[in-house]
Amino acid sequence: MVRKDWASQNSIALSWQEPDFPHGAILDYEIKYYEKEHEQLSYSSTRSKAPSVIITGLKPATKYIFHIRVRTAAGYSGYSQKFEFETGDETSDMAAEQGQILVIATAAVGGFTLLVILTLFFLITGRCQWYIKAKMKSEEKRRAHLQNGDLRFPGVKTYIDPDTYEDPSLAVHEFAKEIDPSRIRIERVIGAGEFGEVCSGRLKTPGKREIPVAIKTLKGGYVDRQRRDFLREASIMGQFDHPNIIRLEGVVTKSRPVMIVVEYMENGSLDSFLRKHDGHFTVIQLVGMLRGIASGMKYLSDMGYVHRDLAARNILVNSNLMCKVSDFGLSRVLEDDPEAAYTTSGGKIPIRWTAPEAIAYRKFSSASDAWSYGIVMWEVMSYGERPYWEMSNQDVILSIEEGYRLPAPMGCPASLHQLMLHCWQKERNHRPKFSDIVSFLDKLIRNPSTLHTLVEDVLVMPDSPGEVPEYPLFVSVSDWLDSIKMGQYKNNFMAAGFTTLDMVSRMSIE
Ligand code: ACK
Repeated sequence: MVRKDWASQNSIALSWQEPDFPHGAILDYEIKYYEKEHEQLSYSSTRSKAPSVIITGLKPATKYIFHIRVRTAAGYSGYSQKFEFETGDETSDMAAEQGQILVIATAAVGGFTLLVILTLFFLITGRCQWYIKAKMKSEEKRRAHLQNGDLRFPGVKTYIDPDTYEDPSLAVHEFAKEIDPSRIRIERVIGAGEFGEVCSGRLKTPGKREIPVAIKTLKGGYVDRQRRDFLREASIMGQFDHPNIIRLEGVVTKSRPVMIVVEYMENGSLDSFLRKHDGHFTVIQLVGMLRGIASGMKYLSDMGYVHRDLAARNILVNSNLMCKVSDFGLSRVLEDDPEAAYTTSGGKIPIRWTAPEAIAYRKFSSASDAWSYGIVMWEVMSYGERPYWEMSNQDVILSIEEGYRLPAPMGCPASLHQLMLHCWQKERNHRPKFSDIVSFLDKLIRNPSTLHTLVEDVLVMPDSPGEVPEYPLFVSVSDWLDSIKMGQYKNNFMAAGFTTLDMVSRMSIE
């Protein structure tokens, strides 16, 4: 039974009773909610360790539907029935505030005794809600600022690992629509996946025009585990809704072959696309692609999803050169990736794309995804060159450990190589967040002249002192160091006499 404790214009506080017989200790509760009017469009979810929550960021005077489920070590329970509650309007907030003023005035006039009596009266009649509400409002504000609290990102969904479902087939039906196969027209085979063929085709939706789709099929003769692994990708993809994440249209699970239907990306995988069009794009076009990938990754990291296999081969490109992150499936992705190799710590890892801490002790995080993002930047700027060329995996690991980093590809703007180096910092907390990467790339796109200084130009400077390359994005050395999260080196730069950007740009390798 879920109760509404109070509601303001933008928030609702709920509480509920703990279940009588949970299957094991309760880890937390997941609260899923959406506007009643827009049930089909999107929903949000949040978690709480206690049997209560304050949900913020809601619209005033709007009906919301809530369901709650409990997570124990055994996995998730089913969702509770739906509960409908409405946020308050202006008058409800005013009434609450007027209530406060009235009580304070009465207390002042009547003195302490009256206050005690009133307090008792209010407590007994349960009408102290104005006080609780005011207190919870300030608590709510405090928590809204705490990004890692129960209300991490009001309005942004949190990723739910389908493996935490007792029955993973429940997960797929929760996150993916079942498509009637008669709506799908398969046209041709476009590739081979680990589980079966990948085809292109059309999807008809009643009342809408046909859309081009890619259809991944599960080949016959599969065992249960393969079916589950195949559908895991749909359970993950179905939770995302972002222009730079490949969109799931739905699944076919009730007839054979089992299929996953996704949006069609005319130009296929980014690595082969770039190799096919070597040297064809402007730097701004390449930066636009990188910006799209960073934006998709920002969305994933905000949702708490770690990709683990970010590489150009796992990015798809459409006819407008829009790049979208694809290939979801956690460890299974790595099993399927031909680049993944077994490591001494066990498990398969695509060494060249992976951060050292993830290779050494499987510490995967959004920061290790940022390392991989730096490698994707390098792949893009070199038109699909293989990172570290023909070096062996072992040599790559050793060289990185010794401090070696990929040099800038030919024709690469210095600012982009700086960003790559920034993503490849050994200390993972020093790497940029995806939000930093997006805003850095946005700045470059808005000031294209910042892309004119190539790494080659910076290095040949001592021989050509005539023209001074600059980093016009930054006004001072310390501004520049802060922007690449290397502010801790300000003193070293100053002590070494590099007090202006001009001097930094004249720095030679020696
Ligand atoms: O490089 P490609 O042409 O792009 O070859 C691979 C192949 O299927 C096997 O994965 C292509 N592919 C995968 N998903 C899609 C999609 N959504 N749209 C278009 N092509 C796709 C991929």
